[in-house]
Amino acid sequence: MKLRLRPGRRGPIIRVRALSGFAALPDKGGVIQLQVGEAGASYEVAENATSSRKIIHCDCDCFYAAVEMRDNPALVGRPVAVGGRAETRGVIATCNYEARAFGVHSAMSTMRAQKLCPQLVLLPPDFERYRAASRHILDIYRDYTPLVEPLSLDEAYLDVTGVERCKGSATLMAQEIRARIHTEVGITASAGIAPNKFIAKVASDWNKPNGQFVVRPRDVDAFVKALAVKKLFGVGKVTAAKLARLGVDTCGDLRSWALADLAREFGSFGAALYRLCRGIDNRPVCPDRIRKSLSVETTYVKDLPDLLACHAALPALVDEFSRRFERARDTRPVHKAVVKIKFADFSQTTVECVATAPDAAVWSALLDEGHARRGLPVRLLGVGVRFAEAQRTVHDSGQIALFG
Ligand code: TTP
Ligand code: MG
Ligand code: MG
Repeated sequence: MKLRLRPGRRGPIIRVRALSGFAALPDKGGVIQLQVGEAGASYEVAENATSSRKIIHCDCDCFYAAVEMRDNPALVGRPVAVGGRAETRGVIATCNYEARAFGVHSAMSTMRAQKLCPQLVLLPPDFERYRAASRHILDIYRDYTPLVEPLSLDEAYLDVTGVERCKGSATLMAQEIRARIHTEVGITASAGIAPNKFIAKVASDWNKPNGQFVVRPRDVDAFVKALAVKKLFGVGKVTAAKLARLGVDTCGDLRSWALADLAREFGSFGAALYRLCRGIDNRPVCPDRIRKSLSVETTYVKDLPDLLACHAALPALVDEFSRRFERARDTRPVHKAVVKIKFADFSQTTVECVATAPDAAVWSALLDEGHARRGLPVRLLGVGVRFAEAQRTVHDSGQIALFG
């Protein structure tokens, strides 16, 4: 049996007429469960409409390369990439759209990029200038709303619900913001405008570069239905390949899967897939997110068969972690070390212990402990740390510290 309740025009409120033997149990993911008392069976009803928020996702075009072209106009019109040199086995961080026409892209080895495009202008990254541009862009966003959630140096979500500028039109706000980034910072950005974060992020890619795309609430259903599943947040190459094997290419295909079947195939990610393919995403925009942890993880193309293979994979993860840890330059003390393991059957476990610094030996011991819990081949490994809670400041404790 399949039940679908359509929300009224005014919003996502679903009214369930009280019938004896039925109970409506809303859950925080936007899925309403109807429980049938006597039979004890339960049916899920998707809440079709997302909330009536207005979200803008803004993402700069070929960000590092754009800053380089701004600062050296002689580069404009030539294929330009930012990245490490081929001799040091470097990779491309990004490249401008002229270089993309040759097939060059982010994460490609520089050696390959130079084969594809021999006239490529290769520049080393200069993070200080990228950070300065990023700060300036964030100031522009905050001129419109305090609800700005940066995702990286070049992109952010803005919640402009109820903002009265531009006659309250998120579309016009996005246009104005992009024009200001162009004149004040000297680079271009693209934007997606939609009722939730997930759709806004997908939409910002639709008219790149230097464009924007609006998905109105009434168009969400059709937009998501036609969307390739590989565009869903969290669906990487491995999951996309698995879905393709199961005959699922679009979100429309995925909708015929019951929640229980998705949970069986994809573990805890199944519930997220169930909601995302229906365009449901109730995550709020969180300004000033304080990083509570830092971790890196890898999903392996072929499962790691045993503990020995997991230990052999550990140094690469530790290296990658060290690079990110340096870059993040977090000043808070480390509180815990964590290892995450996802087994071949998609079951997942995390093991942690108190630690004051990232330490390969500690992660190695945690790996032993976590692996022993299932002893299956491993599809994903992750290592990370949790940071100690920030010290309470005079401001938020209301007290003056007595000792230094
Ligand atoms: P992106 O926004 O993913 O890419 P982009 O801005 O270069 O290009 P697009 O027009 O498609 O948005 O990433 C932002 C910056 O992050 C990018 O300029 C360089 C850096 N980056 C890397 O260093 N490595 C990577 O693999 C990716 C994807 C990005
Ligand atoms: Mg970008
Ligand atoms: Mg980006």
